[in-house]
Amino acid sequence: MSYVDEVLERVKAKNASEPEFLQAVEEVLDSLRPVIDANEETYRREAILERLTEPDRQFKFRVPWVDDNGQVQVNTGYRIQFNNSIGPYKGGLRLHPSVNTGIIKFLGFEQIFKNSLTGLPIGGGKGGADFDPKGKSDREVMAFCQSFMTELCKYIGADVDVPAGDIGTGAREIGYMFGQYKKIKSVYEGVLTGKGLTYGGSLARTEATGYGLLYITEELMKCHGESMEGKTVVISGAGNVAIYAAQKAQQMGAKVVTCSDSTGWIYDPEGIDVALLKEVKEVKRARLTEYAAARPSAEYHEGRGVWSVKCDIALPCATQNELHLDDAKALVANGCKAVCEGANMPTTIDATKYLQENGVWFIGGKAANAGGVATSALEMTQNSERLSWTFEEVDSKLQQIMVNIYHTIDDAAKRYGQEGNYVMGANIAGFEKVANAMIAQGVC
Ligand code: NDP
Ligand code: 2IT
Repeated sequence: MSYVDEVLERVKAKNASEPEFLQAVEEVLDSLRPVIDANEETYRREAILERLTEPDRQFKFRVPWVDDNGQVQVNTGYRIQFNNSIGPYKGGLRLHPSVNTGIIKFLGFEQIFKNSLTGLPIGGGKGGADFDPKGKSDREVMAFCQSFMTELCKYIGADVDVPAGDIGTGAREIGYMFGQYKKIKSVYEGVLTGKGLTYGGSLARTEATGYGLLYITEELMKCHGESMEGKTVVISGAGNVAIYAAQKAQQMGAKVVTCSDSTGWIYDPEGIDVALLKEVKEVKRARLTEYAAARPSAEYHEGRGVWSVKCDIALPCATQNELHLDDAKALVANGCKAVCEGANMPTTIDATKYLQENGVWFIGGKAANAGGVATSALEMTQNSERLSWTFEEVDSKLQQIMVNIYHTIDDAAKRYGQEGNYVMGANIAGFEKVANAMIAQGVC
């Protein structure tokens, strides 16, 4: 049996109750076959794949907090430090009721390769809790965040592990967590990214994931003799990534006609009104029905459906496994040219294969959404030098990083005779740097 198959079997047997983690591992290991096969003896002797699929360490802890009725609530917190061969652990904190060990492990595993692709010195980690910020008062969110950080602060640090935002964790949550870290440790350091601008945050970090997604999408189009101008774009999600993806797509001359949240979706043939979407989601923290109520051109539909809308480009920006085989078929039938993932693992493996086999240019999340964590690394740099760069400076670095990522993954795919397979290119390029560093640093 090949080394890849051997490790895949072992990982499946060991993590049988973690389907998302298994999906992420299968996708990566499967596409690494050409590299592994070419160096099988070394990688097998070094147990590179076993070491890569086993986190350095995992923390799971109780998070007690008091709600507005005086009732004590208990959540489960997680931080998984996956791999620090090329830099301190780096990755977001997800606050969502669905969070469990398998979800944090899939996200932490993907973060290793994504962070490597940025070209910046950051390792892979992820964390979060099964806490639902929806419908909670600011005081309740603060109570949760303080309790969460009371435990988390034991394991993180500016040169150790630097968490950031993800689903359910935005500037408000990062602010409360930063305050608690500072209070307990008495250290003012860049231990979190995505901070507010008055206390060490970076300009353009809020926009970075969505903007970065469009910078790489634009480069993809350009390299195929196309542009964003006049293209119809469908986007899922209505959170941080989706909002700034829509904004940048429109700045590039495209028309974004959909967005969605966990209850329904919007079709707006005149183009999503980003200012209104920001007001509904960022300020009021309300449902998309409020967007539809304020916008005569918009239709609101319950459930899912954005992938059924005719488009040139599809950008899934909500959550994992939100674009299925049937959706991929609908996109292909409607003439969609490109799918680039703003979310982490939003496309199922069979849907990805279908899109690739039917000539759709597909860039996976490890490359396409790397602009967020890359800009987090730029925030760390600014914190280290105790300076703040202008918006334009950060944004132009982000743009350069995304263009570089496109060419890195394109070249890696070509090197292995798989031109246009950006999934394989991303996994290979991300892997090579980490594997080299691991081997150079010995068995640890
Ligand atoms: P937000 O919490 O800001 O927004 C998430 C959006 O997705 C919301 O509209 C939410 O709807 C929707 N959503 C979440 N879960 C589900 C679900 N189970 N079913 C349907 N819709 C859902 O998160 P982000 O925008 O930050 O993150 C979106 C994706 O991008 C995630 O996969 C995240 O891991 C990834 N990502 C984020 C980065 C960042 O910098 N923030 C960087 C790189 C990747 P509702 O409001 O109803 O819950
Ligand atoms: O998935 C991701 O890359 C993020 N949620 C951002 C991580 C970060 O450290 O900025």
